[in-house]
Amino acid sequence: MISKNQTLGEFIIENQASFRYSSGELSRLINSIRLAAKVVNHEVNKAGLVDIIGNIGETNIQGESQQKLDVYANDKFIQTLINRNIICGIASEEEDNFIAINSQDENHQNKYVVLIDPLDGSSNIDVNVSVGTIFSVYRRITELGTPVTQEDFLQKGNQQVAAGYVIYGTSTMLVYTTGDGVNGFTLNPAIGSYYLSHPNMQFPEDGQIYSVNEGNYIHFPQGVKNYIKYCQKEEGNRPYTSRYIGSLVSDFHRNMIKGGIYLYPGNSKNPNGKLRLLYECNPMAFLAEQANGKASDGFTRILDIKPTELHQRVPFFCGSKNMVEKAEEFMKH
Ligand code: P6P
Repeated sequence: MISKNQTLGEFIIENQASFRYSSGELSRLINSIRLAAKVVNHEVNKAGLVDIIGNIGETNIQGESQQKLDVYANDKFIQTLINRNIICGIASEEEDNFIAINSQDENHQNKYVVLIDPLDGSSNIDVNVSVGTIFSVYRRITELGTPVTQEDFLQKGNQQVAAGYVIYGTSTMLVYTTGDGVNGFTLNPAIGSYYLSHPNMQFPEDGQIYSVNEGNYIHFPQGVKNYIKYCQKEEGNRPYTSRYIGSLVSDFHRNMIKGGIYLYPGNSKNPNGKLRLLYECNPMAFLAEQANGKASDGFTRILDIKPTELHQRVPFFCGSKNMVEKAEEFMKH
């Protein structure tokens, strides 16, 4: 049962029974993400005031310079998830390898693993553009009572039991699914509570916004070039509008509300593109499909791709169903 403006806590309790694994652990997991998001939000919102902007002089496994807030958000989410003793393992975009949780889960009885991009779009922090946290939850597939292995983190996206994002924008929102639709909660910072502001979010089947970094145009596959020219052609309800924030969570969120497509194609420099299958594409694809949208690598459904390594990248086409299918048509020729 969904009633607008109920708090996130009320929503979780009321809908726990509808979740087929409803043992309460997943609810506690979502609650711990809710808490960590509030803490990170507090720091993100004052980033300009204190010395937590700017690189710490290190780079992560992606070869990207780590901003202090990246590291802060990573540490805060990992610490919160471990302390609540709910999960048996974590993999983070900011960490070279997965973390098997032995300290709190010494008997390895917890059954969920979490994959997280703690602060996506962090290069936008020092120019005050919105950023986000992306998370994904799976049930472990290795034997209870044993430490998690890499196999638990390399599951297909269609095995996710929950996924969502926090967007630290003009307002802070938590948007997530447990496989029964997508709901958006807005944080009231004055009292630290999230309220159901966007029940049952759905991608319009069509849209007029395309989001792609056209600076890479000359390196795109011909199918992507042809699709972009299609978007720009004066015909019917086109030309579309080009909107690209450079923060996946923000572009995805706007496109889900207004209708649109986000593309991060492979190119001649990086055949698999830039986005990470485990930490960005799988959770956003689960959300997209739960919101009547679509997500593929231009040919194959994202959620059906079998991961082979923790930090692998895939091309990403995601958004309004009819727009993604039109882009896929161009990719076939
Ligand atoms: P580019 C941020 O680093 C990110 O992973 C996404 O959030 C964003 O959409 C994309 O990369 C931006 O990449 O190459 O266009 O700057």
